[in-house]
Amino acid sequence: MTQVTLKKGSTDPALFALFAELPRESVVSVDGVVRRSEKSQRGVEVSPSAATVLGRAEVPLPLGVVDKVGVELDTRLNHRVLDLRKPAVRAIFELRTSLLAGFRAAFLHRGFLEVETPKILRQGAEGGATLFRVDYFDTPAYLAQSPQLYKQMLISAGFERVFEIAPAFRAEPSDTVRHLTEFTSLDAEVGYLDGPEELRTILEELIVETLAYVRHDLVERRNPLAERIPEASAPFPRVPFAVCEEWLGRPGAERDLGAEDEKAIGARAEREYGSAFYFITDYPTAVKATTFYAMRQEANPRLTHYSDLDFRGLEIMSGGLREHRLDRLVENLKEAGLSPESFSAYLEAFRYGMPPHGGFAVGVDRIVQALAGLSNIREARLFPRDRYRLDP
Ligand code: AMO
Repeated sequence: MTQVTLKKGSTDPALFALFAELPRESVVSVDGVVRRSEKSQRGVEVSPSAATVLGRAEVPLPLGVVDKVGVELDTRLNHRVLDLRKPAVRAIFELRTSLLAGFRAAFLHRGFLEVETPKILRQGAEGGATLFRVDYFDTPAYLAQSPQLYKQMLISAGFERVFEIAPAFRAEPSDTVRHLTEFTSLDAEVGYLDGPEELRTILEELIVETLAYVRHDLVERRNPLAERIPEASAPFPRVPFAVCEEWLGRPGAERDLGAEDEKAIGARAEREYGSAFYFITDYPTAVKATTFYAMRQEANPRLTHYSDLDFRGLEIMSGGLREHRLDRLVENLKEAGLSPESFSAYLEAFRYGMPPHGGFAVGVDRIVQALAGLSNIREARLFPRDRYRLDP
């Protein structure tokens, strides 16, 4: 966007009349003289000698682009194309671009292969309640909730280190500020892990490197969100789930954490460790009951080798070591009430040599939400999908 300056007296009166009646947000091509200008945002302005209207905007606009009045998020999302024209909204998507570029570069440095796994599946991995069913010719199929099964299968294929940035679909019936029905999942899987610490170290180093890239890139783009990107340094604090429960005043309850619990833990972690990022480690098996692929701790099977990574009270990642021993995996499936027969393709990958491995998934929209300081995750996506929104 460049500023065009018209001056009564010096600008051609016909041009003056054209601009005077042209509705806001129309698109015009302008010929003229470009001058330095301290007053304009770009540092230049154009004194026009000719102009052609390329796209005339209708009046009235359903949503003001330059007005400073507050508008409900729903109205903004209904007219998202106009909303996205606002510099402050565009800034979020520059941050998003830079975050994805930063992550991709950090994975590639570490020898990860980028993969794309199918999104139309016969089986889900994250529990039946949030599966979207589709008609796949004459058989039912489901939209992928996660690339979980495939990223693990690729470890058995000898790929060793893989990552994927792709949509994940969850039939989330709840209407919250941190859930979408379509979100971008950044998944990674690593073979031959020595233990859960090795995985956490990979993740925290990836995040530190990515955030440094994002900050630098946003400064270059003169994006005001640059100041919001925290200086993260590894290692991030590790807080066992059991300690979080003590903080919450319900020791040993083994109940999953709700949004309010996560906020309280975030505030406490910031006070105790001065860190915006922290791992919540050693998730109880009871809390991860549906996560059949999570490895349980040998010394204490009530606990898994699973962690979440939170940022200021918002869960942004979940992951850990996987069960790579076929017999135990089959046991876990049965315990979760699932039939091993329907997971035969997945299980086959464990039959012919599967090394110990682990991985994680980062919610890209959640990180963008947290970094940009957005109260609602919907603002982190161009055209969000939720329980009630299929348009635009
Ligand atoms: P999980 O189900 O915890 O783990 O999802 C991983 C991360 O994805 C984000 N996320 C969401 N973001 C927006 N809307 C949603 N409805 C939504 N659901 C999840 C969160 C979350 O931390 N297969 C495992 C990962 C693994 O073990 O590798 C999984 O999908 O940021």
